[in-house]
Order: sequence, then structure tokens, then C-alpha cells
Amino acid sequence: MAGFYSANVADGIKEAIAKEKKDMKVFNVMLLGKTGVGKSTLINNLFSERIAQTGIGKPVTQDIRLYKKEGFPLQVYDTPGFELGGDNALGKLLDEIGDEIRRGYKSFDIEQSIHCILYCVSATSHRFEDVEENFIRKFLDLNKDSQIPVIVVLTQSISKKDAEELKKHIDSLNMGITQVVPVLAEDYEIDENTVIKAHGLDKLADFIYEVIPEAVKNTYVAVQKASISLKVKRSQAIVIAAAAAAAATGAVPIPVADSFVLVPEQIAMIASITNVFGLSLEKSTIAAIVSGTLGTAGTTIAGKTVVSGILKLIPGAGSVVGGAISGSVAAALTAALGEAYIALMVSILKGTIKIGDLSTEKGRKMIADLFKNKLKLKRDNKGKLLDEKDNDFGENKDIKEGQRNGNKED
Ligand SMILES: Nc1nc2c(ncn2[C@@H]2O[C@H](COP(=O)(O)OP(=O)(O)OP(=O)(O)O)[C@@H](O)[C@H]2O)c(=O)[nH]1
Ligand SMILES: [Mg+2]
Repeated sequence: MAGFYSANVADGIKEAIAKEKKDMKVFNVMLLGKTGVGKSTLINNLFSERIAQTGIGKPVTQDIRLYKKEGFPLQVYDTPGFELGGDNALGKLLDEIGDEIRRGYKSFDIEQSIHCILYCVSATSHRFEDVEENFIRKFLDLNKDSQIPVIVVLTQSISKKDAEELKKHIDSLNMGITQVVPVLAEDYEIDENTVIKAHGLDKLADFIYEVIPEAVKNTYVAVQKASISLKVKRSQAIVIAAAAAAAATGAVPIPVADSFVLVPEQIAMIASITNVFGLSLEKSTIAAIVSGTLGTAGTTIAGKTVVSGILKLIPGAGSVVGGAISGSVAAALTAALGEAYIALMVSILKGTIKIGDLSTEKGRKMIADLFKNKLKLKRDNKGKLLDEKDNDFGENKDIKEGQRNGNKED
């Protein structure tokens, strides 16, 4: 019977992941800017699927192309550089963009609307041309009813200093754009000894989060990969809600023998966090994680007395009476499970853990230790951490070169 509960739980989690994914609202972003400034490179590095490479986009209008990938709730509207195609190319492009924006916001359908516009200017050009300023001003004019947030991205910011100067200049023009953000989306190799590290993508990702509609924030956090701390914050909110729910319903059922069964709130919590991190995990991986924490971990945690073994770790947890535990213990268990899971997701994304290792003996021990350490933390009676420094999931830690591997599993 050892694997029974966790396999069942894994089924439940898989189902919940799929259902939640299906309900996610599509996030729509539009790219503007001259040709060759790095629009496709930016998109490919900002989001977890390289959707700008999956062939030629589908024509929406004569000029606008739509990029998307089956099962991935992101759509990118790509436009050609307005400097291409002769005298009235600029006017024509603006007309087409205006039509597309109006179509979206008149539909009153969040999935038909464009949620954010990234206007890309190459920082290598050192200057912001009048024709670009002219384009942006005209664009902002046709955007005045729809008020879609516009962020200027200074792409190819090889020199941070030059990019900052360009940013200052563009800011001083007071055009009404939301932000000007210098970014180098991919490492830039000057010669074999000198490589400029990619930078700025995480800041850009955070800015985008701030300005997009609430209804698509969930999706956005899931599909972007540039800011892990956005994913952590969103996941922590999920954990807090689940822990509070567990506290309110009073008790997590203490199951038979030495196995825990997850309650629906916990299954939903694990599923939501998995989606926030945008990982597609095999059932066996989920089963390994769950059993490494709460499940059939009789051998991993404390032999046959796993239940009381777990409870002993929670500060202030009383004894179990009549097969039920108190609200605050339920909250602490739920929160510790959620936080251990977040920490694992961070490690997987950063490549410090390989997914394949999770189901090995070493992996299970690591998961169990992680969970035990989270159980020991001090919390209020709704599972909320009392010490600010316990909110660290390693998301801001640099990782060593070459560790970024093993984070895909399809
Ligand atoms: N190393 C490095 N190269 C970049 C970066 N951004 C753009 N490039 C390079 O610049 C060239 C143009 O980039 P693209 O992303 O294709 O530019 P684009 O704006 O999509 O171009 P069009 O779609 O043709 O208008 C490519 O060779 C990229 O590899 C970056 O952040 N780092
Ligand atoms: Mg392109």
C-alpha cells in the first residue's frame, strides 16, 4: 500500500493543474519598434516558451503577426519596423494597430484585449530619433481611450551607462509612457574573454506585472520566466490562503496508519503553485514530492510514527485528540507543505536540483529535510511566518554557471 496515497494524491493534483490551466486567461502583449532591435530575442527570454521562434506568425492584419503556442496562454502581436516599406508605412501601421486595439477593447473580452505594449529601442544606437518620438506620440494618441500601458524597452543595452543616459533622455521627453527599462536579454559576447551578462529582464518583468490588468496577472506570472521572485510572491499568497482555509475548517484529517492524505485545499495549493512556476511535472515526480513530505514517508521521516513525528516538530502543537488536529496545526502543516514545495520549484527553475533526482533516495531525503525545516518555523495560528527572514526561498541567490539544467520535463 505504500505508494497508494501519494499516487492518488498525484492524480488529484494533476487533474487540478489541468483544470486550472484551462481556466487561465490568455495574456496578450504587443511588440513595437524598428527592425532588428531585438524584439524576438526579448520575447524569447522573457517567457518560458520561445514562441517567437516557432515559425512565421499568423497574419492578423497585413502587417501584424500573431505568435502563440498550443496550450500556452500567451499571445504575442509582432509588428514590422515602421521604417520599412516606404513613405506612408508609418501611417498604415498605426492604422492597423489602432484597429486591432479598438477591436480588442470594444469586445469587452479580456482575452481579446492587448494588455501591454513593449516599444523596443536599441540602446546601441545611442540616440532616440525624432521619427521614433513621433511614432510613439501618435501611437499614444490613438491609445488614449484604451489606455494600454506602454513600456519602452532599451534593448541590446550592452553598456549600462549609455543605456542609462538614453533612458534619462527619453524620460525627459515626458511622452506619457509607463517606464523606460534598459535590458540585455541575452549574454553578449564581445570576444572569447569578454562576455557582457544579460541583465534587466527581471526588472522589466516586475514592471509589466505592476501595470497589467488584475485578471491576467496569474497567467502572466506563470508564463514569464524572468522574475522568479514574482513567482515566489504569488505562490506565497496561495500558501497563505490555503493555510487560512485549513485553519478555518479546523482540522486536517489524520489518516490511517502512517500516511497523510491531502485535503482538497492542499491539493489545490500544490496545483496552483505548480502552475505559477509553469512547470509540467510528471505524475511520478509529483508523487515523489508528496510522499517525500507528507505521504508514505514512513521510512524517510520517522518510521511508523510519522504522524506524531511530524506533529512534534511544529512549535506548540498539542497532542492529537480523536483523530483531529487543531486549526493552527492544520495551518502550520499546510503552510510548511506549500513552502517546501515553493523552495523545490525555485531549485528546479534555477537548475540546482534536477527533476530526475527527486524520486531517488537522495531526493526524497532532501525533500523530507526541507519539509521538516519548514515545519519548525514559528508561525501565527493561520500559518503565517512570524520571522521575515524565513521568507527566503533562494530566489535571489546567484547560481553557478552550468547548474542551469534539468529543469524541463515534458
Ligand atoms: N547577445 C544579444 N544579442 C541580441 C540581443 N537582442 C538582440 N540581439 C541580436 O540582434 C539581432 C536581432 O534580434 P531580433 O530579436 O531578431 O530582432 P527583431 O527586432 O525581432 O528583428 P525583426 O523581427 O527582424 O524586426 C539578432 O542577431 C539577435 O541575436 C541581446 O539581448 N543579446
Ligand atoms: Mg523579430
